[in-house]
Amino acid sequence: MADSEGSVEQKFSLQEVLDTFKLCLSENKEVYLQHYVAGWRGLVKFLNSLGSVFGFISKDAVNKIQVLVSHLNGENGSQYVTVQSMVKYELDNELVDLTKRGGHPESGCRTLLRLHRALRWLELFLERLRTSTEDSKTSVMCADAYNESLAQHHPWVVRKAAGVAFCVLPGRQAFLEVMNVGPPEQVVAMLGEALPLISEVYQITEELYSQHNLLDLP
Ligand code: 1PZ
Repeated sequence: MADSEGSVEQKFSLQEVLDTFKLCLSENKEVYLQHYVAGWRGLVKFLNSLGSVFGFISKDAVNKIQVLVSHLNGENGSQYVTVQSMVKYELDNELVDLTKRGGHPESGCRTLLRLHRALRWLELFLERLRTSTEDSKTSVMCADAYNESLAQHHPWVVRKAAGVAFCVLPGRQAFLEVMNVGPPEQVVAMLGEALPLISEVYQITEELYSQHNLLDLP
């Protein structure tokens, strides 16, 4: 398992993101916020490398990452080590707006929920990419994944803007190249390894939020 030992610093690669998601789960299946956020940082870096059309998307993601980081680095940072401890701490101390926006617009719980929903999009999109053929269109895969997940939480104007951005995504081959993994077969293999991980992090968070009735936080 000492596969990455001794490796030199490389430019951005999807591998890096996946490694971060691997670190997300603790032994007893809690989600470390620090690594979750780092995973998103990598994804944003990737998104930015696709062009400025995606700026409005990465800007929102960056804002949310920053909110979580400021919780992590804040005076109650020790309560934010895992998503589980964050949920407990914020609920116990009434730090979450549960039904309408109010005094806690930047709770960790509502902020992470937005990224959590986007992680579902990522899972659906990468699965489509993994099983796609040479003539598949990234814009279609991306839009299908979006409509099945995140779109349900977005107002019309955001859905419209997202639709425009999808149209200028690079084609499948170029897209696989930007991932910096190697030839297409290698990307596909890596996606096969990565998806169960992303999916597990998603499922654990989903169950936690569902147990505490947090899936519709305003
Ligand atoms: C590879 C192509 C990338 C496509 C990304 C698909 C997601 C499109 C999402 C477009 C929404 C961006 C505008 C911001 C919307 C916000 O209103 C919402 C809700 O937050 P609130 O207003 O309640 O505070 N934000 C989100 O839903 C979070 C979106 C994060 C998207 C991150 C995508 C990262 C992609 C990684 C690419 C590999």
